[in-house]
Amino acid sequence: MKNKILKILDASQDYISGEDISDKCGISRTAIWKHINTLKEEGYQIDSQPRVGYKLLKRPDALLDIEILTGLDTIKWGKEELYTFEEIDSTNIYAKKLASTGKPEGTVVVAEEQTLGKGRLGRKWESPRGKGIWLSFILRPPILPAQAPKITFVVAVGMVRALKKALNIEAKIKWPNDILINKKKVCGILTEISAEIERINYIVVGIGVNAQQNIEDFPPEFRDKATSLKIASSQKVSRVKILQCILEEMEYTYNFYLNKGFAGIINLWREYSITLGEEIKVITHEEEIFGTAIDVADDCCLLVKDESGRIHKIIAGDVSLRKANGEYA
Ligand code: BT5
Repeated sequence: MKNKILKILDASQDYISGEDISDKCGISRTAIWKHINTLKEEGYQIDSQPRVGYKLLKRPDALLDIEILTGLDTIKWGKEELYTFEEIDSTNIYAKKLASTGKPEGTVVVAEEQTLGKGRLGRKWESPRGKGIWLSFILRPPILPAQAPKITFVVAVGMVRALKKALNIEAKIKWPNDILINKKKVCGILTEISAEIERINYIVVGIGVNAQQNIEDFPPEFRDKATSLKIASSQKVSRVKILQCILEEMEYTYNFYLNKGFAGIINLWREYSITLGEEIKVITHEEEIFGTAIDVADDCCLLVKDESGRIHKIIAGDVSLRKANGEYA
C-alpha cells in the first residue's frame, strides 16, 4: 500500500488531496496519513498542506526496493527476487542461504550496512551505513567448477562498464578482484562457489563499492589506498542510480559471456587492466614473487616474468604495483 501511495504521489505533478489518495487506494485518510509518515521516516520529503494535500518533493538516495526498481532496466536481475536490508551481517552469507534454498539466478541482496562484511580469506570488508553499495547476487552458470574464476573476470568487466555508464569514470581492474580509480581501491569482488566435482550448484558474487565516503570516513590505515566514487567524481553520487547501472551491466556482461564465450570478456579485461605490463609483487600462500605481469592465461591465472626470465603462473594471490619511488602498493 505504501508503494502504491508513493506511485500516486510520484505521478502527480502538484499537490494531491488526502481524499483523492484515499479514493484511489480504498483506505481511510487516517491510514493514508500514517503511510505518509512512514515514507517521511524513510527519507522521502513530502510536503503536507492542510486542506490542500500532499506533494512529493524529493526521493531519498536509499537502497529501498521501490527506489531500486523504479527505472531499473534489466530483463531479470533484481526484478524477480530483490532483498534489501537496513543492516545485515553479510549480503554474501544471506545470498548463500537463499541460493541453497533454490532461489534463481539474478536474485539480488543489498544492504545499507554490513556488520560482518567479508573480503577474501576471511578478511574484513568495511561496510559503513549509507556510505556504499554492499551487494550480492546469485549465479548458476552451466560451467565446470574449474571455470569459476572466469566469473570474477566477467564481474570485474561489468563493474568497469557500470562505472563508465553511471559516472563516466574510467576505472581499472587489478588482478584478481579489485577495481581501482587513480590506483586506489573503490570496489572489491568476492566470488564464492558451491560445487560438486563436475557441477556448480551456485556462485554467489559479492560486490562492495565505496560510494559516499569522504577520505576521513576510512580507517587511517586505508586512506592512501582506498577511495570512493564521491572522492573520485568530486560530487555526491546517487547510490540508487549506480546500483541500477551495476545490475544492468552485470546482467548484460554475464549473458554476453554465456552466449558468446570468454574470448570477448578476457580481451575487455586486458583493456581495463592496470596490472598488465607493470612491475609487481605477488604474495601467494607459499611465496613472494617480484616481476613483470605479462598477461593473463585463458584460465585467468596471472603470468609473471621474474628477473631471471622465468614465468610464474599465479592461480591466487595479492598483487601490489611498484610505485615510482620503488615501493609496492
Ligand atoms: C575484497 O576482498 O576486496 C572483496 C570485498 C567484497 C565485499 C562485498 S560487500 C558485499 C558482499 N558481502 C560481503 O560480506 N562481502 C561482499 P580482498 O581482496 O580480500 O580485500 C580485503 C581488503 O581490502 C581488506 O583486508 C582491507 O585491507 C581492504 N578493505 C576493507 N574494506 C575496504 C573498503 N571499504 N574499501 C577499500 N578497501 C577495503
